[in-house]
Amino acid sequence: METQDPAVAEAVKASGESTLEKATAKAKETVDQMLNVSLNIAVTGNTGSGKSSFVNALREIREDDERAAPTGVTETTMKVTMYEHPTMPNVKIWDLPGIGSPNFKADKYLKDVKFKDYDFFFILNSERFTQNDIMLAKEIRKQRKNFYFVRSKIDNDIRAEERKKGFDEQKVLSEIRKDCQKNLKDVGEPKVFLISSYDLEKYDFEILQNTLEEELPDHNRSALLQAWPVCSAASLEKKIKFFERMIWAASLASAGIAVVPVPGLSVACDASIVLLFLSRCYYSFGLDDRSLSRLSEKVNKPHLKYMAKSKFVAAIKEKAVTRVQVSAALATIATVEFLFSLLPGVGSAIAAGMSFITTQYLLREGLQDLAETARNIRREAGLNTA
Ligand SMILES: Nc1nc2c(ncn2[C@@H]2O[C@H](COP(=O)(O)OP(=O)(O)OP(=O)(O)O)[C@@H](O)[C@H]2O)c(=O)[nH]1
Ligand SMILES: [Mg+2]
Repeated sequence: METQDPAVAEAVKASGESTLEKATAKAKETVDQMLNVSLNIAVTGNTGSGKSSFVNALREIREDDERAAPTGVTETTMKVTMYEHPTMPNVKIWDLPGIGSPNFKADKYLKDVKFKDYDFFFILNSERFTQNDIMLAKEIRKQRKNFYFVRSKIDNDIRAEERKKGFDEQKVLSEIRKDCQKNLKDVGEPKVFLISSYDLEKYDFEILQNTLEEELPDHNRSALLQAWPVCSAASLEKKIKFFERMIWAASLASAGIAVVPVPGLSVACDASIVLLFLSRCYYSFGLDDRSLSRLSEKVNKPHLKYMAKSKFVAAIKEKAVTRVQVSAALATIATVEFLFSLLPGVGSAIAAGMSFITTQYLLREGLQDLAETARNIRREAGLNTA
């Protein structure tokens, strides 16, 4: 097929392929992977180390939410429990009981945990890491999986030290880090990430994200970028860039200019790609009601809840979908026509044709609108901005 349209030619170039047919096939594959990629994260560590709280933090779910992992001061996690990410069902976080808990003896534990099922492990401890943690790390390494040591409840340590004279937060953190690392000599002094599940904007949560991004394979990285909580201005910008990099693929895949059936792909409906793409941006940037009310409570600014008011946010809010399986039914042409009608200069008549250029325009404008809203909300919340 000849490509006269310079915008189409540009998208073909972005795909790295030589023809429109090949580029479209690659676009469909790329979008399918982006929407369906799965990620299995294991969270383990001693009893009471803060595993379940960390699972909730990663899912941005409050402890009083009915979907939350139960937390508490007595032993609460007795068996392996899976928690779905609230907006990306293919991202699963597994709450594993600690190796040292009386209910789980080490030898049995190592037999029961199917290491292969998980993409990587977080090993949590709220004190020094123990022999059990080290044994676990060695076992994980044997299975050629990555593990990350997380020293949890750092806010508690800081609060306790704050009362002392000459308190210096960086110094305290560096001492804790050194102490943990000294403890982990047997596994080669790996990095230890200091974290408070109650405040992901602080301490090492962002560094943990960066480290994971560097070390994970491409497909896991894509899931991580979408699912990881926004924990800083930089982490929001990274998400925005990620979606920007995907626009060529989403436009080519959804515009349907070269219909090349790709066997086995679950994303089939053009309209559903547009809606799913923008829904992903919406959830990933934290613009949904649940995220906004959490944020507004955290910074004690009730009006934040009502800030996500742009036309796109309002439109997506009504139509947002999280599951690929149900999207085809929900993403009717009418929905997408409605989204197109939000664009200046694009009537629903043009939308019905869904040319490549209008689809790309819709995705770009939609993404920019959602991104700008998310930046404004951070600014208004008094959080750091880019
Ligand atoms: N201050 C503070 N407290 C935390 C943090 N994480 C967990 N906690 C508290 O520590 C206690 C234990 O947390 P859980 O998340 O239930 O720990 P767990 O590892 O899942 O415990 P088990 O399931 O019993 O093994 C709870 O009272 C939590 O509220 C944190 O980052 N900061
Ligand atoms: Mg627990």
